[in-house]
Amino acid sequence: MIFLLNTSEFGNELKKLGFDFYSGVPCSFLKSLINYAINECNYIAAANEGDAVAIASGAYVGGKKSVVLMQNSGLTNAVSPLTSLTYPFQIPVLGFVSLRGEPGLTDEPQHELMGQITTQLLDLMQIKWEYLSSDVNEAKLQLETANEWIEKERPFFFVVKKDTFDKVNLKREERFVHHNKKKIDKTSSDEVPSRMEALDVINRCKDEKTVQLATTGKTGREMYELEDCSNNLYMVGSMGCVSSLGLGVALAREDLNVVVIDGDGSLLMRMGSLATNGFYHPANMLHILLDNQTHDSTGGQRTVSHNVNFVDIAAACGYEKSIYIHSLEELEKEIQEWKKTKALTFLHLKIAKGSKQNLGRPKVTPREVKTRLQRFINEKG
Ligand SMILES: Cc1ncc(C[n+]2csc(CCOP(=O)(O)OP(=O)(O)O)c2C)c(N)n1
Repeated sequence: MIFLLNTSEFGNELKKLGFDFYSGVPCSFLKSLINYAINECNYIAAANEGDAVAIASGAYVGGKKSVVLMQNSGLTNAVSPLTSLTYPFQIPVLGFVSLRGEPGLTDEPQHELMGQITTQLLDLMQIKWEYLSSDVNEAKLQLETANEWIEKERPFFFVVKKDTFDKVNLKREERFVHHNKKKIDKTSSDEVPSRMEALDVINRCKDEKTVQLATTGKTGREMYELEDCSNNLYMVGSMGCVSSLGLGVALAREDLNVVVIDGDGSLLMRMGSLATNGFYHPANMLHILLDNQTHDSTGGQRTVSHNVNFVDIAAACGYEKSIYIHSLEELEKEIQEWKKTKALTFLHLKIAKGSKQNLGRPKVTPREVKTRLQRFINEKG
């Protein structure tokens, strides 16, 4: 006879410890815990597991204790943020990863290798983990241990074998509404300012409730050089994750003005995040794309953004407003407009390639950046 873990009792225990924000991508082994999270907590359905880690990280920075759920095949999708976001910034997420392809059990061929290396991969990433017990009392003790790691700002993962959770059905039906109300396409020639000029406009528009998240590479470095302040986060790694991080912060703290500054290479890398952002459509998030049509930070190699109509895509993904920006003046006008009227907004600005000579790098460590941003956010609470 198989004894299954009482999912609701376990989920309530998680909730008692403060874990009530979830993000993930489904796996049948985790179905019941996901259903519990959808029924009883806040569950954000990510487009991929890496985005889920970034969303959960944002929620953590915004003051939530957060959980990520994924199949082990998706752990590979999450390697970039688990090694270059949660590790350097010391963002503790609690993870549940299924063990498809468990050695000794019959499973599909695509899970065979991952089943053998899941725990080794966690070890390699220096993530503390345990197999989740299906005995509820043992599992509760395990949760206490996990919570101690989280409190020490270290991630902790449970590896979940087949037939661990008992059945939970979905209670709530999601409502599907398309939110795009305004789309403005390119209508005239572009001013094509430098990235620094664009960042300067963005930075001058900030107020006491603004959090600024800058994408990987020179965007963050220029932002730092422009003005290093506690409401900024320079996303040194985890390329493509900046708007997912922003989504997490924006959902966790609806009173903040969350400004996400993206690059075309970064956005293309994880474009599925636009769909997630549009679906959850936090009104307090502004997503600005500075598009130089290159991977400028790594030597100016062309990206494939030339044919891409980002304004159309963001609108189609459900951003309430999606606007092509031709000049710095328009940029400032639309930022002010967003602050006044609040609605998930996407702004696409073409910028010039290149940056200033001898551009520095943040001297403040990622962990310090995170800690002071958390303090900034807490003080606004
Ligand atoms: C997953 C991953 N792949 C590659 C890199 C190397 N990298 C850092 S910044 C960057 C270019 C980013 O391009 P874009 O977002 O267009 O910004 P830009 O450099 O043009 O400002 C690359 C390829 C990385 N940090 N992470």
